[in-house]
Amino acid sequence: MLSVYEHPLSPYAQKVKISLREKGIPFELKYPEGIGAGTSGGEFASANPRAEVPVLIDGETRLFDSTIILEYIEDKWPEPAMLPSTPAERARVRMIEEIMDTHFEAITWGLGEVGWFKRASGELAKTLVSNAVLQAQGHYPWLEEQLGDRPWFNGEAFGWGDLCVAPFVGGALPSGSDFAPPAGSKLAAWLDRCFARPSVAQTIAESRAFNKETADVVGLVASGLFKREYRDHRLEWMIKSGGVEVVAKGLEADNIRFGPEFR
Ligand SMILES: N[C@@H](CCC(=O)N[C@@H](CS)C(=O)NCC(=O)O)C(=O)O
Repeated sequence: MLSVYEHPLSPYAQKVKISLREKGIPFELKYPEGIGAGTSGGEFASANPRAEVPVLIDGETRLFDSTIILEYIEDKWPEPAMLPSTPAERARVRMIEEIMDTHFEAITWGLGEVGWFKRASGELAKTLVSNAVLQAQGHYPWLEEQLGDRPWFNGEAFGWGDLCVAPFVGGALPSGSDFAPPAGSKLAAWLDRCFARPSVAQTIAESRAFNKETADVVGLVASGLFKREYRDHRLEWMIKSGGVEVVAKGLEADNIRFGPEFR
């Protein structure tokens, strides 16, 4: 049986879960100890030098990175195909994936830093959240343009283009109605269609069932026991959205970290 190391809130892990569910491939979910805190070990950390979810274990094959895992799943279990059939269409949905993975994700991650990890309060929190609203709403016309008159981002059938958007837009919705795609838009109708699919519905339900209050993350962050990873687009987001002092304070308190060193 395949194992998927995940965190239910990780949109990257959600991409993989939706693909496996669409293809009807059974898998077991594993939750890596220390994920988010920077203290993971064992099979998970040895499979991924970055100690990030998702990780897929298929016998001797151990893979990290959602895109690489999706490619592997598509190669090994081609039916039903998640990728469109022509090179140009495949490239088109991969570009949508790239934007969601490296641009949109920073917004939902940043909202977590404010709302869940309480890195900012008062005016600073307001600035960060209002910038996040503008940024999310700024993506929606672009996404709507990508969708065009297609029923799915992927084309005539649900696929890669859709499972690479739904976790990210879906992940923004719990932060408030300001993050919803405009009412009556093609994007809003697409999201409803997506959420009606069992693969997406189950994956989103798992993320909503995750109780953020179980661990005292704010206390753990304050005591330096829980270090959030500011790798890549997330660091950029915090700085460009007005939170350079969040980064400075986190560095001073030693409760943020960057990608791990290879030693
Ligand atoms: N490019 C990677 C990104 C994976 C990633 O950033 N995962 C985050 C969760 S959303 C993670 O596991 N971070 C490790 C940590 O915060 O400790 C992918 O597509 O899988």
